[in-house]
Amino acid sequence: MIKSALQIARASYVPKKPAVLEKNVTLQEGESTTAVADHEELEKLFPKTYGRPILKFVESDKEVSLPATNVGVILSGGQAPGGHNVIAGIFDGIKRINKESKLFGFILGPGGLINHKYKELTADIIDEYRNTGGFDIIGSGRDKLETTEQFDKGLEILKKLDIKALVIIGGDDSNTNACVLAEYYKSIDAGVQVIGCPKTIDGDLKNDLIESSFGFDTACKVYSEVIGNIQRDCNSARKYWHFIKLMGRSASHIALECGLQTQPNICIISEEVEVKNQSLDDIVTDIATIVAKRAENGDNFGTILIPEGLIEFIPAMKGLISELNDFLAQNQIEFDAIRRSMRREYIIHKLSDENSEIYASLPEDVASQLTLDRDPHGNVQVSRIETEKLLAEMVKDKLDKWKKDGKYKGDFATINHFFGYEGRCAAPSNFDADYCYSLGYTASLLIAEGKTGYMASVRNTTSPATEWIAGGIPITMMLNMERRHGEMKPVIQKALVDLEGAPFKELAKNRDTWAIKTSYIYPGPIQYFGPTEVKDEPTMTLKYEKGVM
Ligand code: FBP
Repeated sequence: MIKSALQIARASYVPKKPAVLEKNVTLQEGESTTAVADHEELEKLFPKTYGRPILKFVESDKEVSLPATNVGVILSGGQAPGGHNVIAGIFDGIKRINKESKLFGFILGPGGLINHKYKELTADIIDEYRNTGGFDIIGSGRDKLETTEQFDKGLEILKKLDIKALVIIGGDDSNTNACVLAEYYKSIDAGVQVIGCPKTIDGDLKNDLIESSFGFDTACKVYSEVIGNIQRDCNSARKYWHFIKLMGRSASHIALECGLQTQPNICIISEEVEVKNQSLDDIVTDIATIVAKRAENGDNFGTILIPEGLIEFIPAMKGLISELNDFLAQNQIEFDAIRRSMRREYIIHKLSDENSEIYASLPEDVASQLTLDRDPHGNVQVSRIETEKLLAEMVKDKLDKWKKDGKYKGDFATINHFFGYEGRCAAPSNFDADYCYSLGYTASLLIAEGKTGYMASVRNTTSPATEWIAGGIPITMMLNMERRHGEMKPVIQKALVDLEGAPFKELAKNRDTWAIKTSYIYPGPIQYFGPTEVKDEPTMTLKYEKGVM
């Protein structure tokens, strides 16, 4: 494989990890736990794994020695920088405990387990991928592991390879599946432990004990670099408004973090739109008002950050999407059989009066994008909805009207962007390289301790890595019941942006100034070498949340 100079230099980077993981460890168990909501129902659904204690690794005199243990690993869902380091951490961890242990990777996500596609990950392979971005070591996929047939099919290959533990590296849905699988394998005495790892650039798999999902740090730094570059261009040419949509399927953490890092003129936060019960027209009016005010100062340029998931948070749109989800879950075959040009009319006639009216009012492309295939978890694929284009067009219409009424005199030219894929496979920042390696290493220790149904956790991450705390959090603790594909299902509760939280309050405190005055920050590219304050900084979100900003 031909490598860039940076790749060669990065290959020798030794990730930092909690000091305790350099030593012999033992587990300290906390109190038993309960789910975030719907306790009774969840206790019944997870009789074998519910309510387990929070775990923390502490130093011990005893050496951990275990028979050789084969472990399987799956990368599930969207790519996130650092996945290869999780795998390297698992590999080094299991080898430290017993050199004869083996690691098998299932190919292209959960589907690899079901279809028995795997490869042994040897030291040579692992070394090729240390500190690199991407999930290409084994590939990833979005197949949903949910039926007992799939679990049994997976068990066949796990038994054949003598795999005693499976690590599922994924987001909220994949870790929910890990939890269901752990419960099932325990209930049938399959002899296979299941451990989860918190992955997603979206940053929405977090709570008091899981401080962040990996990949969020690197992805936000990549997007902030590019937003900063655009802002510098924008402030140089002074002739465009840039509408920038940022990934984040549901929560607006990425937009918020990039907003804090770059200080754009407008940063929409979906969670706020929902709480304020704003309509599409309210959002458009807010943007147009700022455009008009800047124009009064001669500033016919600016930047707007738009979270990818926005459309689902506009209350009226949310109702429409929810009805569409349920309708398509039950009528997908009939819908697919309808000619493309007739689909819009078909949907208009099938929806309730209220939603039908909203659907009919949407521009053609957005209406059709809303009916595209759901992902295997039943979610609308919001990355395919061109909200940036929708908003830019609607703001233009409004400004044209205001111009006719003599309320606006500026020029309004727009450029649209969507940043998502540009950051998902970037070479992990030092934070992600260290965090991911530590998560993988911790997962190997949870396996050695015989744990199942746990998510590897590394906490205290705003302190130097040597002071990080490694342990495990029972996944059942993060569950609640939610409607999916028209049915109530146990799922990990998504962490949305907390409007009472310090990161959002910081944005809210400054945004009126940023809107009118040009206060851009240009963060520049991720640094892998150099002073600690440049190369090892965590996200501003994490620092505000932990009160160290
Ligand atoms: P995960 O939650 O699986 O980590 O994926 C997150 C994400 O990057 C979202 O931000 C985005 O909406 C989605 O994946 C796009 O996925 P795909 O490329 O599979 O369409």
